[in-house]
Amino acid sequence: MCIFCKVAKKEIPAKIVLEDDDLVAFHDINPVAPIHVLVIPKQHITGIGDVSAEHALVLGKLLVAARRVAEDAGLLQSGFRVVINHGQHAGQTVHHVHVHVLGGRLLAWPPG
Ligand code: DGP
Repeated sequence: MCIFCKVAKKEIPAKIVLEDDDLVAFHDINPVAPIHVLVIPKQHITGIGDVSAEHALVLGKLLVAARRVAEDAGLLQSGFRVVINHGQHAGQTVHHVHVHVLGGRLLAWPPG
């Protein structure tokens, strides 16, 4: 079972900030910003490059949850970034789709 499926099933600990029937949001183990939360579907989906129309509802829920995470962290006014990495060139290391919610500092653009 993949590591984020284990987080979703509470088989490994995580600092969960939001959860419902479809998704879990938790603090990244290796934060790159003062706020760095991951939002994952409970359903195993390998990556954003592997989705189709059947995933539209859950993907929408991930983005709405990302906004909620940002609001709860006090980031709506200062701003935040939502990132989904897919594949080697994007640096995807966990092959279970996840939305990074990043904020709490000025974020450079373009990303490195
Ligand atoms: P990505 O490069 O987009 O695949 O990002 C994967 C992120 O997942 C990375 O920032 C570190 C984080 N991560 C990996 N394993 C764990 C874990 O077991 N727990 C938590 N909380 N985060 C993890």
